[in-house]
Amino acid sequence: MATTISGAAKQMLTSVTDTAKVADLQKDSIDPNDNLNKGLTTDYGIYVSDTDNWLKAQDGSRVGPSLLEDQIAREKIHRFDHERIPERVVHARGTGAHGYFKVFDDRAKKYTSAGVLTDSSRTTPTFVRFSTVQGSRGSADTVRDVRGFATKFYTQEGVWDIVGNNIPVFFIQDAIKFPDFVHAVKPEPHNEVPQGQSAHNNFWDFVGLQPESAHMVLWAMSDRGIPRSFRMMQGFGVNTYTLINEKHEQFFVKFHWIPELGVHSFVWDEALKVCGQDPDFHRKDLEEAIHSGAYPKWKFGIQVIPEANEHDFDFDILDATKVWPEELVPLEIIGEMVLNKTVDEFFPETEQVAFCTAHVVPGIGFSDDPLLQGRNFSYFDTQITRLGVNWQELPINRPVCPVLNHNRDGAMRHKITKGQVNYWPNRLGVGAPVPTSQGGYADIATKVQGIKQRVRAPKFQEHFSQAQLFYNSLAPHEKQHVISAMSFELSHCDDPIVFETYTKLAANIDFELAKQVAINVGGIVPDKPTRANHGKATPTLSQLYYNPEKPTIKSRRIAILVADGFNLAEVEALRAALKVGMATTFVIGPRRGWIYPAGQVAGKGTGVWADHHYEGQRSTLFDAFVIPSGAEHAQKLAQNGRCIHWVREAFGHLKPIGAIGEGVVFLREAVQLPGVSLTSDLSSDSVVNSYDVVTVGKYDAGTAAADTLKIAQGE
Ligand code: HDD
Repeated sequence: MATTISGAAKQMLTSVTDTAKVADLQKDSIDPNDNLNKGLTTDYGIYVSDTDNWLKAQDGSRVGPSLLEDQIAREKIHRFDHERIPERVVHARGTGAHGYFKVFDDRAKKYTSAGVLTDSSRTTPTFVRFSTVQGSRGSADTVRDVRGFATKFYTQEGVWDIVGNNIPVFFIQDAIKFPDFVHAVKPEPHNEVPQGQSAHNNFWDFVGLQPESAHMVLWAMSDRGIPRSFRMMQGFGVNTYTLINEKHEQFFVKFHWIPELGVHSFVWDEALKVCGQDPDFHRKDLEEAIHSGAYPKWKFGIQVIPEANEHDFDFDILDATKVWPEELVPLEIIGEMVLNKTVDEFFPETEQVAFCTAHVVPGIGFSDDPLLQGRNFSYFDTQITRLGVNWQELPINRPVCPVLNHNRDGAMRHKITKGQVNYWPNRLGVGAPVPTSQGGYADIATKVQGIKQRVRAPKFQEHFSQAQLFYNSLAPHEKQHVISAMSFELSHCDDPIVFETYTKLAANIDFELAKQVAINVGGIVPDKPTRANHGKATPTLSQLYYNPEKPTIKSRRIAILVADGFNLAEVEALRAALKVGMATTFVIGPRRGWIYPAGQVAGKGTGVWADHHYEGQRSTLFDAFVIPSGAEHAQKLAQNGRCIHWVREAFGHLKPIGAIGEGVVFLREAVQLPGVSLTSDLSSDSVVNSYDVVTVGKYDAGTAAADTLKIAQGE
């Protein structure tokens, strides 16, 4: 029975705006600040007069047993006892934020009818959860790992989820292997070790026996595996989806996120140390940026292959271990996403958000990518364990458009659907299917035929040419980082069969790589390549390709290192200049509190307030730093071993270092940094490299500040 969406429902659909989502969430959120009832209540709404003492029997000075009758105490304890839900079976550690998505124009109309991708008048609310894969919910942020990049679009036609990663390919081709992959990478079954690491026998044993993972392993061992920030990494849908236009023509598509700030990483020594110094580094970095107004932004791109061209490539476009090189399939930038609101409460939003690759809206569909096909089953299934069958009614998961169907009941059901029918067809026409012409989801009629068997397509059998393409495309220092990372990882594998197998497999990718790693870890040193390297490279696979033309210090963490007796005018000017650049500036001193400039007696007047002392926040937590002038201050720094190490560590982590006047003397004499040259002209090329110590002669603070800006921007 055909029916049309009622005028009211249509009105509802078009009236959904970007505030709908927040309003929807707010309906369920309580803000103690503006909540009329300031008093503490039980879950069933009665005011509580005393939450500090269990009800007891008192007889004079003798207080007897706590009474089971105390419904208030019992509620408080039993709620506490049941606070934890199962963490995600992978991607347990995550951080989320709200934002919005807009397309620039309707250029994607030729591919898709999806309003979210073609209607530039819309502002679609989004929620993104970034995550690591291997570690538990409480593990550290800056481990070496793939990063999840899952985006929920609350569109007028329903929820659309792109459940992606910061790496464009994956370890396996067929979803059936995912439990094996996860078991291999997660802590080992006999001792629950390691946490937040892939450096162990089982992971490398598995990938050494699964050549299809070779390409992805290289990406994970590259600098992509230790991102400086969620805000400075790409995102990829990875799988091959389809786009369907108004004429019901179908196109294959891959989705991309490109960060405005460029793609930046830690160096390994830094990532290791930040794990211990600030396990929540990425989580705080995202919050700090949003709260400071430096909203992270990504361009949204699509790569599209018409159905007729599916077999035009030497790889199978449905194989998730392969990229679509941009010179073969151009990337079309069609929109952008901004994250501009942190969550109000972690558990109901970030912990309970649930993504599904099967959540697509009209105009977007699925290819026969075997990894995607399996994912489409798994995400629905796994949410039931974590959240129960009505997880899509939780505020964070709820669509912002009308929902009406005959799914009913199940634990924790929120929705109340009036009327006498909960089935279709029915005499009242309630909940009738919506024809595709009226916005109902169109399943594209596709011919399916063949022999039923467990098999992979012929082109799925090739595993090294794109691994070589990726490795060849890296800059020399990026290649060195892959060798170091693989050497670190395999040195943590104590079973010779594991590292011998892997160093042999690596000889299919690159002879030098295999040789270096084998020597470092005691593997089998190859005397010749197992497979000739085709030598092809493509610039878009190196992360350097994404560094913005004009580097920015926006939201970068920049420290000013001082001791008593520093030059106050310089520090004031530096802070003003860095603020102009929207950097996040911190003063680091011998103590948290007032640090007194040259000419001021301690305790008299004000100097500058140090946010942390030298031990509290080390240079690993900053992107760059500056040392102002001041004879007494430089001398005090020189007498402090922690300061000397503070600076040396930053130098070793390739960070821009600025110094003025006596600050230069401190660097050259106390810290004895190589390459410290007195450069008055900052434009000279000797100061451009970020790992050169940038030193400046004595000149006025304003110029110093402006030049520091140039330093930090790597100009
Ligand atoms: Fe997955 C979570 C990304 C393969 C099954 N996956 C999960 C998350 C991300 C990804 C970002 C966290 C979502 C969140 O923040 O809540 N997964 C990927 C990517 C893959 C991939 C980019 C390869 C292209 N995943 C994959 C396969 C399967 C799963 C092949 C199963 C066959 N993934 C799951 C899951 C998870 C999950 C078990 C665990 C928690 C959850 O779903 O909500 O269903």
